[in-house]
Amino acid sequence: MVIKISKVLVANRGEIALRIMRSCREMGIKTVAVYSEVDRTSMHVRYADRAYSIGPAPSNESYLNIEKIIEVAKLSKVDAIHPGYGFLSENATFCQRCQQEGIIFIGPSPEVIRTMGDKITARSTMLKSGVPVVPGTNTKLTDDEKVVDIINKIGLPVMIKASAGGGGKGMRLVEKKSEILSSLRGARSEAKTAFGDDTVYIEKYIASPHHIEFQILGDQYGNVIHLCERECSVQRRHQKVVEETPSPIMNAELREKMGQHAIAAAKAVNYYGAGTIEFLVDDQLNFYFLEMNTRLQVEHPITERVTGYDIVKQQILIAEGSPLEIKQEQVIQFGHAIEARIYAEDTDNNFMPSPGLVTHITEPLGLGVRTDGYVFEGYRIPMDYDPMISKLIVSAPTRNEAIERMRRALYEYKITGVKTNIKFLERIMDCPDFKEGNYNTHFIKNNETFLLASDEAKIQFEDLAIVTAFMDYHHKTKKCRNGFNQTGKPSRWKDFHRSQNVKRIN
Ligand code: MV4
Repeated sequence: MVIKISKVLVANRGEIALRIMRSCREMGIKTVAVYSEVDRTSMHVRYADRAYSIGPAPSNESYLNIEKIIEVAKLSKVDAIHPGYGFLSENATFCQRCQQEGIIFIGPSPEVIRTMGDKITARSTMLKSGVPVVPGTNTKLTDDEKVVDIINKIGLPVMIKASAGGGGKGMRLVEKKSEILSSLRGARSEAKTAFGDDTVYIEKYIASPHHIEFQILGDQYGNVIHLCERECSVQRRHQKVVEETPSPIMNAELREKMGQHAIAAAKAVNYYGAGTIEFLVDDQLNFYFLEMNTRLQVEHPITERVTGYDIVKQQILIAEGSPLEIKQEQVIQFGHAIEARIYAEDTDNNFMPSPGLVTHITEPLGLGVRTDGYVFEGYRIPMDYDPMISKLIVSAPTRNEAIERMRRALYEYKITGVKTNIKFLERIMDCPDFKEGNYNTHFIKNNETFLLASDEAKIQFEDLAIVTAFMDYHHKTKKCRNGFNQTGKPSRWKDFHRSQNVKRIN
């Protein structure tokens, strides 16, 4: 049965809230925003048809507040809730609660979220359905002495991972026999603190893997397709920085094989919605199931660029109960797409978050460029959430041209008031290993010297630099927003020139 969704509550903030609302608008679906106190003037609030305050800045009291969000959903009479990524997107309890209240959760079933959230269950489910998993353990391990025996059998090095973890949290690499017990205890206590569950499992360590994930779409009638892969090996401390598709190491045969396994993985759990199957791929091109993400991912736009499909729209259609309209044979990749994540962070100071007032922002435009952001001039990036400012997505017919386009777009990107990683991203694009497509998950670590080299500060866009300095001055002196002071008058250039001793421009 198909139920038309006519109003959606977006239980998220920032760029992804905006991204979801854009698809809703195109589909003629009304949008309801929720916001915390610090997000009152945020872009997603302005963009939505309606907006409701849900509590103070801390996520626990706002974007993670299930009761409050359900209350707003009922009050505003929405048909569905889109959770975005992070926050409640992989919370089975929230998903179930929506169902109980007769609200459509735009995502998979609570059972699947639960299965995939428990990494041991996910592994054993994949093993049973013939999807290759990293050699390791598939049951809950309680006796530490037995774990030592098992590790000795698997052979070092191994990874100890938290079953309730994922994305690198509560993970330990063990290389020496003497380290086994202390690493095991360390991993357990870290997992206990972070997830309230100290269950761990063991995997053989894959030395220099690629992180390659497949985007899948499944409907509520058992049809599953994949939209090819994304290469996500450019990461820093399990935080993705650059993603691209196709993967430089992919070939048609491997794509076909991995794609079929990704589909089998989804079918094994009767998956519906959009999801991602993550694989580790070693230098021999052996691949192993790692985790499944049961949500829309940050890096979904690169897949949209090369396949042409709107993944959020597909999520909504699936949630309405429509059968998948895309057939696997129709899916083609056109050209190459790269995403770079723009963070408000200080790359020269251990990548410390750098929240604060954005005094100027000019985003790149032009052929093959997309930005998914939410920040505007005069916006204060709060310190309470992820410091991602936007995602810059470029596409071009070939990988080399996509890299050139990314460099051009990064050159055009101007942000003042907060520190950003834009220069760092430019150096990634200039890095020989990246340009040659010769990189794995150790790329940033292996190229640290090159990537962190601080070149001479040079002012590009000289006139614009002066204008942005003016905006900076203006905001600092007048404590105002959006280019106007409290009296509504713009600051005077005359005063600015006197204070700055800069060349006058007309
Ligand atoms: C691994 C691995 C090597 N061998 N598992 C890190 C994040 C989490 N999703 C799994 N991770 C890894 N698991 C085995 N058996 C190496 C990593 C890993 C990694 C994976 C993907 C992207 C970046 C990474 C950086 C360091 C380690």
